[in-house]
Amino acid sequence: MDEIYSVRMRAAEGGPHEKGGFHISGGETLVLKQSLEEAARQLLKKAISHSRGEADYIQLVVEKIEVKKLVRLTPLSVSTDVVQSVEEGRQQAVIHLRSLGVSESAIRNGLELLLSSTNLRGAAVLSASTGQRLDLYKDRGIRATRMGWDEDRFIQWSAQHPGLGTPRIAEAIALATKVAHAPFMVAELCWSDDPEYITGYIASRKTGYVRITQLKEKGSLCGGRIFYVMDQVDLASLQTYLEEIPVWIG
Ligand code: WAQ
Ligand code: MG
Repeated sequence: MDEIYSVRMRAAEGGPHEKGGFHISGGETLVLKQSLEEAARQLLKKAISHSRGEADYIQLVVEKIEVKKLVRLTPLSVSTDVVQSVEEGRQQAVIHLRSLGVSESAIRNGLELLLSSTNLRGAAVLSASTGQRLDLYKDRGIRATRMGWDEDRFIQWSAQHPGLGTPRIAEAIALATKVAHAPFMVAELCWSDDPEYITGYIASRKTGYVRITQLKEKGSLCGGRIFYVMDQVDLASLQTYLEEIPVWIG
């Protein structure tokens, strides 16, 4: 295989995140060398034309990946729950999470966390049984990085999934596929922190990637990701997997 690079971006307004800046946007991908410039351009574009505000701090990091360390995963299967209201959407999310064994208090804590977070740039890790937050990163959360689609496979996949071939959905499926394969992962719950985007999802290896067409009110800045894990999880290994193991989706 050709040379592969990880490209990641984070953008904030009012200075860098770690100096109190407001999170605008982030993004990450893995690409072949031939697509590196284009990927960096796309991420920069995402940072400077964003509905959450005007970034004045943008960090773009490019790193070469060791191809022999690549893990190949097939994308989670996709389904869509079409709902008529945010209440119905959240109820659907509850039903799916319950079926995966996430406890009532963990479900409630996850929903409350996403509802009250307007400045979370990664994911909060929650115990699927107690609902307790396990990571200590507050607003930073844990960011899954180093995952990306095989470009040819994505073109094929988009043709088979009409209407789902957008960059936002592509990124979310790559992320959810990597996350779902983490050891001791039970489920992921997500909706965007972008005010205009109200479709979210729950994902797991069992259910696949289940889109829910309304999980928040239009105009709201709340959103984020919850990774529900079993209590046997070793947080340090989970973090290493999520941040460092390169995953090629195809
Ligand atoms: N790792 C962990 N958490 C992340 C990451 C990451 N790489 N990227 C984003 N997050 C968290 C962070 O808290 C963001 O604020 C939040 O997720 C939302 O990110 O129609 O657009 O990029 O199928 O705004 C899902 C539905 C869209 C797509 C999700 O998220 C569909 C979306 P956003
Ligand atoms: Mg966002």
